[in-house]
Amino acid sequence: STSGRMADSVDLNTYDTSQVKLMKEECIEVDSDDNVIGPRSKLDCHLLSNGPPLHRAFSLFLFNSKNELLMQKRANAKITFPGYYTNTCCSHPLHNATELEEKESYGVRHAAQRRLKDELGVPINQLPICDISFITRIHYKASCSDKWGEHEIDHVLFARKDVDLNVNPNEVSEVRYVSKDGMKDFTKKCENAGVPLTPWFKLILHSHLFKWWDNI
Ligand code: DMA
Ligand code: MN
Repeated sequence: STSGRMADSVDLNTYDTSQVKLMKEECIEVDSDDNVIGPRSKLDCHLLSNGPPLHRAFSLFLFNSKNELLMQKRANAKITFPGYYTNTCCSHPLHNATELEEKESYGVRHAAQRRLKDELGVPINQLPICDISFITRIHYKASCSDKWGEHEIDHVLFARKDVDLNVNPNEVSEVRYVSKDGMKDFTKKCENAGVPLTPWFKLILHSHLFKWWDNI
């Protein structure tokens, strides 16, 4: 089978067991216009040897009432982009009826709420789906090693809410709020410390983030 062939190219036993289990998730393969092609495993979607196939993702930017952006450092257990600093929460809507729903971007907004709970422990009722806004979509491709990478249509989502955090250490090793004026300094400090930023965050940071930040 396709997944069998792909699994041969990488030894999953060398990775964190919780993260390996998540590689069975059914992501949504899409064409370059974001039309659904069908389900595709998270493993298939992130192996460079496999393309990787274009799939649907979201990037949530959560601000507090002081308009500071919540940033997270990805846990070392992550299989893709371990130890990278990035925006609040990123993941994939799953291939099920709820998260495939495209009306009012309901599916990706639901996925963001789900993963904000899983990664950062934010109670579902503290970020209702109606408080999450769709901004735009970005198509990008990037690798993080000779084996793993991303190829996504990334749905950018914004929310502004003060929330309680209970960080899941298997997903996230550090969090911090960064102000608009403090972002340049923050990225410089990361660079000096040898902590990379994810390519999708850099893309958004260097294109529209500050303009959007002025208009939260
Ligand atoms: C995938 O994020 C989505 C983007 C925009 C890169 P991820 O690797 O954090 O997904 P997950 O948290 O599901 O592993
Ligand atoms: Mn992905």
